[in-house]
Amino acid sequence: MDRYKSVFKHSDVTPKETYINRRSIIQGGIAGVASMLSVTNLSAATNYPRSSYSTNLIPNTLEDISSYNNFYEFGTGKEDPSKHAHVLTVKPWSVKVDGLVEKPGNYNIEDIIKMGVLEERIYPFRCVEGWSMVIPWIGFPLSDFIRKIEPKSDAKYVYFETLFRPSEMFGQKYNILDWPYREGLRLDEAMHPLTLLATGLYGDELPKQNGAPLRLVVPWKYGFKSIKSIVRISLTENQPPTSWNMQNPREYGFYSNVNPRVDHPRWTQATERPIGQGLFSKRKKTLLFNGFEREVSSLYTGMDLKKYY
Ligand SMILES: Nc1nc2c(c(=O)[nH]1)N[C@H]1C(S)=C(S)[C@@H](COP(=O)(O)O)O[C@H]1N2
Ligand SMILES: [Mo]
Repeated sequence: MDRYKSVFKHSDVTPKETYINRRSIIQGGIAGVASMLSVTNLSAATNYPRSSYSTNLIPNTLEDISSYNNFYEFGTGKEDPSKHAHVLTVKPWSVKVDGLVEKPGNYNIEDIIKMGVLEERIYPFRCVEGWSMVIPWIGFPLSDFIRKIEPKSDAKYVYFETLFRPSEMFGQKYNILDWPYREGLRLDEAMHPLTLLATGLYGDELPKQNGAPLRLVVPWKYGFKSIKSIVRISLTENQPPTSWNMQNPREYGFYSNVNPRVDHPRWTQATERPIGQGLFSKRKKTLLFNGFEREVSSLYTGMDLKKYY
């Protein structure tokens, strides 16, 4: 599938201006101008080199990406996070690193951002509920971070936690999930060059509703693996507990690789509904590993993907 593997030259990097123009053309009028202003008000927008791991799909608008979200800490409705996440304090921010590493400690976000070279990665994003988007992330490979904290030889998994702060995250006052939100990857999945620690999108900081200031992006897995607003990263020997698997193990497995042949009990995974193409947009076929089969299938050689869903 060459769809997701076009190699870009440095000169192909789409300037920020183009994004803004495209968005304001789509939205038009006052709304377009308003969102242009809100973008320019964030910290100085920069152009990042576009990674060769980017797809050549056209990204969704910033409007779509930042107003149709799952972030249950801020409510379960798709528009709740965009309404409520602004109260989250993201400065100062630090990540506790512990478990099977040589360099445990509390790392400031400013230091974490220097552990890799920020670049743009345009990735398709597939939620297990059946919708999809294309998102121009800013970030660097998680592997850069993991090498810096020096895993011990018995480390086999990476475990992540989201902030637990019910005073700002009102959703944490309800027992929808066993808070904090938890996720995990096998170490080889975490070290895969496609796995991203994202710090931004569309050339700017992450909107809070998208998981500021630091989130995971695992483009061949369902969206819920891409944990937001991370405050803890641990290396473990045993497979760590993960929020959705704890909540409903029959519906959500540990692996959660995008797989059109293995349906969720309530939603087909064979097709998906691209967000932002109108109410009557056609569903499209979902690809194995969300289109990254060539890049990641060797991680699962010999595994029954129906059993390890
Ligand atoms: N902490 C936290 N991370 C989370 C979630 C959440 O509710 N809380 N939702 C997940 C789900 S189900 C999806 S589809 C994606 C949505 O990411 P987006 O809103 O940036 O598109 O975030 C994932 N990460
Ligand atoms: Mo999701």
